[in-house]
Amino acid sequence: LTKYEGVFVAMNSCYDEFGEVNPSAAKKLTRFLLDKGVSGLYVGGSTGEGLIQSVEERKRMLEAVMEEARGQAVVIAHIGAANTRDSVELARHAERTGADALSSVAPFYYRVSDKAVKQHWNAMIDSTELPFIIYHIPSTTGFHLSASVLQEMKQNPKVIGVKITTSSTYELQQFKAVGGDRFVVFNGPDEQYLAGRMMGANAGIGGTYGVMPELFVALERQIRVGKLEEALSLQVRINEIITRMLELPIYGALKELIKRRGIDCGGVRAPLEQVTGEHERQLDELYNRIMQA
Ligand code: NGF
Repeated sequence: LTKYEGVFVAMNSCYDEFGEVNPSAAKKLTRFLLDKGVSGLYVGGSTGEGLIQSVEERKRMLEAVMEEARGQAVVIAHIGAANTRDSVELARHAERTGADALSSVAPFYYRVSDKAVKQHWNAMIDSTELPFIIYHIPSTTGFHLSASVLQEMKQNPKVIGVKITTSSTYELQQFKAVGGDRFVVFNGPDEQYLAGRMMGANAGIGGTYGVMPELFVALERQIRVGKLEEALSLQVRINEIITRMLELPIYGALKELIKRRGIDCGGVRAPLEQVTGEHERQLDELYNRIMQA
């Protein structure tokens, strides 16, 4: 499981001027990230807008990424959807396309029991031979993964890890204890990459990594060689950038910053909020901070 270590970018999707998936821009973005030395890519998650795309669009986006990344980086396909049938279709497609692993949020909108959540995930897991990573993000799904559900899910050897997007590093450490040494824990909030790694995360999956991959790759390197004071000072600089990003519509801001880094991935899909002319000055400042950090 050492392949699941380090910096995994929760990749943005790329659209053309008509708002359609743009495979050539997606390949460029993939190349840009791989050249920066990230360990892997997480496609179709929250940052990737997978949950507001059609099944066909999600497939096109993953196919474009795989064409560029195959054999060069670990690709995790997020296949979570509001209904199990779409997730199973996406799981089978991801396996055919060559993704390394699957991942999914819990069902959302409808409040369902633990039993229904397990059935939803198990249907995806049973539909392919790929390893599976649970995506725990209670703030958006409303489902709070308990240690006992994690323990049950983990009985299946295909369930190799969990990605935790909550601000509790205590919970992260508890999940690591449930999973054990061979279970991969991914830190979710980019603002606590260092803290998450210190509390047992093997890796991180994050959306802001994509606009400043060099900084997260450097942070990971410092952690690995035990330069923790330097790592903290870099995390603080990163957090100054993220704090300013969060004053803007975050997903729209990420797209604009990617554009400033040379790849036009278009805007975000409604209902996500675009950045507008009034944000121009803040975006310029953010870009400068990233490039100077
Ligand atoms: O987008 C969110 C919502 N969190 C992301 C990340 O955990 C989600 C995080 O990078 C993710 O990995 C995905 O896109 O599937 C934040 O954008 C970042 O920490 C800034 O707050 O919570």
